Amino acid sequence: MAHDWGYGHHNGPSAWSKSFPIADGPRQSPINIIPEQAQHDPSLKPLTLKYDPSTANGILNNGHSVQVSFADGDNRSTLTGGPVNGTYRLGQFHFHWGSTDHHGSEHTINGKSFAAELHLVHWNADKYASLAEAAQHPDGLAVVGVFLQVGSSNPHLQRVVDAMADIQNKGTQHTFSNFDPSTLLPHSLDYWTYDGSLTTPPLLESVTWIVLKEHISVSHEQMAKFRSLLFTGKDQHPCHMQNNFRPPQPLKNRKVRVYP
Ligand code: U7Z
Ligand code: ZN
Repeated sequence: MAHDWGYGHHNGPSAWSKSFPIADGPRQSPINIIPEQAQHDPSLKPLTLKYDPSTANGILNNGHSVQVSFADGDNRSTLTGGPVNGTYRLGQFHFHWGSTDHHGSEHTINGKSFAAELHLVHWNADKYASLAEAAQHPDGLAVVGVFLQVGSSNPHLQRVVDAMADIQNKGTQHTFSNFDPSTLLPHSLDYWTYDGSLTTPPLLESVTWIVLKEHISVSHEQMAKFRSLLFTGKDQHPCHMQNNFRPPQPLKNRKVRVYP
């Protein structure tokens, strides 16, 4: 790509392989999940997510998504259990969404899309020193994906939605403290899991994906505020941030497992 990657005609997912040849690799994400083909595995454990609200430290429009970041040091927001060994630390969460309420998720279930998808990004703190280092190793990251379905307003999302007014342009950020990401989780932590990749460049094949079966709600009005964000910086022609998702990639030689 002559210019930076994005989600447009010339720099979107179908162009990424020119700069990031791993885009055609063996364990790319997202995928379409076919529940009937997922394998029950008695070795899978329940997922344990323990989040410390005081570790939230900011909200950022990075030009690709809206991201809430967490202290990089020894934060006590962790993922254990599920399909992974050891302790993974929360680094950030962000979202992907569409241009209408009917599509926008990255993973799909039997070909069905949701309005948006939340990604809670954790990195293997037992083996690596940072998210950036962990992202380069096959056991580096564990990302929890949660589907957002349009329906009733979600009060737990409202602080994120309200903060969007302050970070409309690419490269803008705002303080965002004392936020508990566990409030964004559904009641059940039952999941599908498979070995995959970052869904954005550099598309590194370092993610154990944990996709929750139960979705959370978001209102039409809340989704409209996601779409009010801009891909563009203050000095650029405004372009609304929407359809910032990668479509499903080939499953290739992989199995999806299911818990329980
Ligand atoms: Cl950008 C980069 C290049 C080489 C090595 C490391 C990095 C790096 O710093 N990161 C990898 C991508 C950190 C920034 N990245 C992410 O935060 C990230 C995490 C998750 C996802 S997703 O698959 O959940 N959508 C995307 C990007
Ligand atoms: Zn993501």
